Amino acid sequence: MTQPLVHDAPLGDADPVVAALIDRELRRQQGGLELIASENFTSRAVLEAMGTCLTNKYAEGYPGKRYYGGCAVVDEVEQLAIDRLKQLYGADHANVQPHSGAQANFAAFMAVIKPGELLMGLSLPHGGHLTHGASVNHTGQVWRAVQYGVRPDTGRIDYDQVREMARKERPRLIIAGGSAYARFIDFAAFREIADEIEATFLVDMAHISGLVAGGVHPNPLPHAHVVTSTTHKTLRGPRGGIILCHAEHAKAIDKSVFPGGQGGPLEHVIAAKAVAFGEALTEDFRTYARHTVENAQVLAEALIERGFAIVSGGTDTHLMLVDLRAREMTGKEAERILGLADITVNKNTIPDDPQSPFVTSGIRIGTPALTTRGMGRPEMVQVARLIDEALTSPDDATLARVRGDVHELARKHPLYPSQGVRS
Ligand code: DSN
Repeated sequence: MTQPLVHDAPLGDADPVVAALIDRELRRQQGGLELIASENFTSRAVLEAMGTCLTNKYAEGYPGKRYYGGCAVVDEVEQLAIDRLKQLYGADHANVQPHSGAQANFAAFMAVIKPGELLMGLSLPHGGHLTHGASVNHTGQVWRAVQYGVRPDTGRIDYDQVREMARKERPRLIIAGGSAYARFIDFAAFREIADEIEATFLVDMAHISGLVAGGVHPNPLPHAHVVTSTTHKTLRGPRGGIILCHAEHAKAIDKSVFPGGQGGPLEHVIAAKAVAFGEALTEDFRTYARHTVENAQVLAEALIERGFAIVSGGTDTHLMLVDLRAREMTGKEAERILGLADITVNKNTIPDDPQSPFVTSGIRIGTPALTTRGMGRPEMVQVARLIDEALTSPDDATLARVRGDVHELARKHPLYPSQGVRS
């Protein structure tokens, strides 16, 4: 019996409904200004690697030790990803199988502390992450959690508070890293505190991993026992997770990812990770990382000049947290208004936010995606103006004018031009 033709037909013919939705999303990405700090645009090569027959292959296990036949090629794919990743960060050991950052964190925590033990992470409303022990997340339920914060006067981590809390609570795991923290983290200080109480020190570098790879952010590897990350933020790879560690933790980490927490790895995504790691090893990527941080600093300065308050007064990284309280506007409202002008940001709690997490008093802004499109200093100054104008006078006429400028800026910096441009 022959296969129905649809099996080998292009998506547009086989399922025009899904194809049209994907096309609409492509046009949205091409036409607007993407300022969500955790998003980026992968290369076409990364996209292509993901959309391949590797998705068909089961490969439970690790290269050379699989539970299925036919793994010779995916073994090479996964080993290449591992080797490139180890080279990128100078790591002894790398696991490229976690499906996401949350899965990477859960697997890493399970490898180093027992359920019921105490962990300590940066609190979510102070710029931490849900998976660092927030009560609504499994990490705050399987383990007991205490959370440190940032100083109200500086918006920066208070290392004295971290030390004091660590001495008092004696967590078995200390986590550094977050999703809305704009300043360098002193990894050496954290390690010293962890050593003092014989705790494991883990860095979740999801937000900054591309900056570390590009040499513009200190590398946590020399200090942390274990490092986790996503691959799709500043690192500009496919959506996914990774774990890096020193040799002493390698076996426990691998066992915790598989068979502990996951089944078959996503080899098509791992191939795309390999492509992204290859890209991140280039001089071009170092330039990209430098420009991403410079752009964030220019944008923060330009917003400050326009009267916006930035938590901690600026940024060392790719992101900034805008405190909107002086503007008497919530994060939710600002996100909505900017969305009407095709500028995409996310509402975000600021430290000690008087508003709920669904409303918030801030927005988080990041430059990884616009920098990928080749935007630089002049464009950042323009973006600050557009944000200011939209939020200051959110009437129909102003928003239409801002939207027009947004589209023009986007047209001048085309995204995936080989796929046609938004008309
Ligand atoms: N949701 C991601 C972010 O936006 O930072 C973190 O997981």
